[in-house]
Amino acid sequence: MFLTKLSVLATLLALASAQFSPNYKDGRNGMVHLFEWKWDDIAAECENFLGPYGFAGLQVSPVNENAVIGGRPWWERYQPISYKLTTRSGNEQQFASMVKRCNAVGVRTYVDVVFNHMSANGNSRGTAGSQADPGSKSFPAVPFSTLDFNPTCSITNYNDPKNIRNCELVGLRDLNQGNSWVRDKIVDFLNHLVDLGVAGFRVDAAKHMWPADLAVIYGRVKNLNTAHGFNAGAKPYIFQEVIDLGGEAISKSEYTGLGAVTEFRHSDSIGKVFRGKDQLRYLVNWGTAWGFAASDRSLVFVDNHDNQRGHGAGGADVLTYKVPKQYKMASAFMLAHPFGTPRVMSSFAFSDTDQGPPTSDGSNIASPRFNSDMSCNNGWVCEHRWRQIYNMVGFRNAAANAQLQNWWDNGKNQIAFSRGNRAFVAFNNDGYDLSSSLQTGLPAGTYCDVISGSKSGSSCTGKSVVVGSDGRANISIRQNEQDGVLAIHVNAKL
Ligand code: QV4
Ligand code: CA
Repeated sequence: MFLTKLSVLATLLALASAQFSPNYKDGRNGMVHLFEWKWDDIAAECENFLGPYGFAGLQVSPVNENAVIGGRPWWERYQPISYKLTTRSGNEQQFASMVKRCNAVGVRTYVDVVFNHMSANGNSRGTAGSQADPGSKSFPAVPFSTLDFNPTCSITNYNDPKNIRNCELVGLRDLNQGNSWVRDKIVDFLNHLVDLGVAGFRVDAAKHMWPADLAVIYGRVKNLNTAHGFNAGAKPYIFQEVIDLGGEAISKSEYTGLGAVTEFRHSDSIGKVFRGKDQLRYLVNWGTAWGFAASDRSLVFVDNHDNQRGHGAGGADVLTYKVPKQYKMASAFMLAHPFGTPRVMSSFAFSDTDQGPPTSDGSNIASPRFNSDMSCNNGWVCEHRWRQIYNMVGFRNAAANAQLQNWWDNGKNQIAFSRGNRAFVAFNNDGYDLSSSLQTGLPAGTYCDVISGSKSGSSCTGKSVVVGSDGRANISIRQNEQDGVLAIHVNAKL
């Protein structure tokens, strides 16, 4: 009897904690945000690139109908008109097929869900052809009417949780998640996506919703669809957008009991470190000591679609694709370090912060095209196709659950560490060469550096590193090298 109770309790605990797991397939790790990509292009990307290179998941732009806004800025997708699954990225059938094809090659899908609000005043036609009148809070394609929204007021005071949660974020019509009709519509939307095989959600503007309402909504979402290979009883992974850089009226800790949070302090701190505003040696205690949420509650990133272009809070020190050497170093550190659930940003090139994705005709999104070195063109940056980044996803997979060991630093901006006896990485952000004999933790042999090149058959296309029987190797990163990182692992051993 006692044992039965215990096992029931254990099952309940396992279920309750399951929404903190990204539901990755065994042996895979690392998620990429394919910002503004089309569903057909993502399906092909899963089969041709993400699957083969070991990526575990991808975040998509919002999937539901949004307001069509003049000039087609990227941010029109954050102005919902209905929960019909038609956007510039494609329609429901295309989305469903994409999720299926990605799951088939081991890559999970996470949807950016926007349910704090509907479209702002003035935008009336949606990408699925629905009409709405945000001015009178009328969204007939859901349907929502004025009864489903909080009374109009503007968010003006970030010191007041009521103002932040019950008023309108830049005029976006603020849904009342305490209302049972609103809850039903949101739960139906999320459950529909679960049926289609998604593995979880990025909850947009979670800070602007009451945790108690979110608890009810998440609690009503179905378990993941076993027809797509998820374990019975698996819950969607939930990562909530709560910008908490410290000293705010709303703390991320109000949300970490419900799911993970987007850890903006990780983005801020890693930017400062690799911009040279903090020394690399301080990274020795990277993690909660830096004010981050617990590892399994932290979705970590170098930059996101907002802070790479100055939207949202913080941002001054954020690294982006525009600072490639430092960006690759920060990304390599994030992917090498065991802390958190890392997400790689994959951008389109921009000069104007409102500018939407590349198009063929000012409206239809253009597909990425690929160069012979696998990098993208046609307006797409595709950081995830940069060798220094995708090979670090391979490094993370090779490191698996191995602990961080063999930390070394020069007292300034040269550091190195191993992941058990599986992988080893070194960084040089000083204005002089790194050249030292270091303990790699690895078995003796010759390894290919996966930053300057890759392993190709029985040779390395970049640098190679010889590890002796004592685990030591001569590690060299010259100050003027193209990359300030060197990384080796057991799957890149000759
Ligand atoms: C304008 C005026 C307002 C006025 C309003 C009246 O600026 O003062 O009240 O008109 O109608 C766009 C425009 C913005 C415009 C608004 C409404 O940029 O100027 O307001 O539309 O028409 C994205 C963009 C926003 C964009 C929004 C909706 O970043 O610029 O607003 O989409 O299209 C905080 C939040 C955090 C948020 C972050 C940006 O705590 O939750 O700001 N981040 C998420 C998303 C983000 C998205 C939203 C939330 C909203 O990551 O991409 O905002 O869904 O930190
Ligand atoms: Ca709100």
